[in-house]
Amino acid sequence: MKVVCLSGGVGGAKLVAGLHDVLGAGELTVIGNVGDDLEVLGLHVSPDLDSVLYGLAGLNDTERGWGRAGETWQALESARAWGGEDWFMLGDRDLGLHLVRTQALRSGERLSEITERLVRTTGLATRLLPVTDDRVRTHVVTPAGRFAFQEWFVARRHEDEVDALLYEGAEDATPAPGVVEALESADTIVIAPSNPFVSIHPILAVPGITRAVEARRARSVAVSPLIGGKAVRGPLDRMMLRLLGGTSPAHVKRCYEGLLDVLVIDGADASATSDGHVVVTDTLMDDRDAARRLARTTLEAAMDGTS
Ligand code: FO1
Repeated sequence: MKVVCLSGGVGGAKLVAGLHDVLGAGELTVIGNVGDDLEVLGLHVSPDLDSVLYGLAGLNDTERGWGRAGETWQALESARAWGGEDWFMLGDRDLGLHLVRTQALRSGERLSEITERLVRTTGLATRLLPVTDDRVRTHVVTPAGRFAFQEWFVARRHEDEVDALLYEGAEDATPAPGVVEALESADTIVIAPSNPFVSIHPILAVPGITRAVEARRARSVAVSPLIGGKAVRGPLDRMMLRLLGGTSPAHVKRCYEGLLDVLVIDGADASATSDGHVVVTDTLMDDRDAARRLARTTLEAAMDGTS
C-alpha cells in the first residue's frame, strides 16, 4: 500500500511515526511544511521537517514537543553572552543538523535532496519530502500588524489574534521532485492532525498540490487536530473560532473542502457531529503505542470510508 501523509510539526510528527511503524518498508511518503522555516544565527532551520525526522528516528523530545531529547544549550548560552540572537532556542544537538543542512544549501544542494540524505542517514525506509525546494514563508496578519510566522509564534508567544494568513512565495513555488508523483500514485492520502492554517494550508498553497489531492484516485482521510474542540497544544482553537466561527468537526472539514473522504475525530467531539463521514476514536497520542493505534484506525477509516 502506498500512503502519502501531509504533515506539519509536533502533532503531525507523532502520527507520522505511528504510520511508519504500522506500514511496510517504503510504503510511506511524508510531504512536509516549509512555511515556518527560518534563518537563525545564519543557519537555515526547518522546524516541521525536523520534528518529523526526529520523531521517526526516536530522537525527539516528547515533553517539549520540538527539538531533540537529552538536549543541552551551551552554544545558545555562548551566543547570548556574545550578544547573539537567542529568542529561537537551538539546542546543541539540534544545531548539528542545522550546520549540515545550511552548508549543503550553500553549496547548491536542494532542500529535498538534503532531507532525503538526512533520512537515509538514519536508516529509515520512509520518504520525507519538503513540499517545495522554493522559499515559502507563512506570515500572520494580526490586529498588532503582520508578522513572520516564528516571530508571532515564538517571540510573541502566539498571543495576538489572527485575522488572516499569507503564504509568501507559495504561488510561484514548484513542488519538489517526487511530490506530485507520490500524490498521484498514492492509495491513501492522510492529512495529519496538524494546524490546518499554519501547517497544512501552506503545503496546499503550492500550485499543483491541491489539484493533485482533488484529482486523487486515493482515499483521503484527515485526523482532526482538536479534542473536545480544543487544541492539544498551540493556538488552533482560538484561530478557528476567529477565522471560522467554531471548533466542531464540521469546522475542521471546512478547512479541507473537496479534499476529504473521511475525518477521524476524538470521542470527545462525537456529540458535536451527526455527519456520516466521520470515524470516532481516541486521537490523543501520548506515546508511540497510541500513535500506532491511531495510525491503524486512520488507515482503516480511509479504506472503509465511513464508520
Ligand atoms: N518553539 C518555541 O515555542 N520556542 C522555541 O524557542 C523553539 C525553538 C525551536 C527550535 C527548533 C525547532 O525545530 C523547533 C523549535 N520550536 C520552538 C518549535 C517551532 O517553532 C514550532 O513548533 C513549529 O514551527 C510549529 O509548527
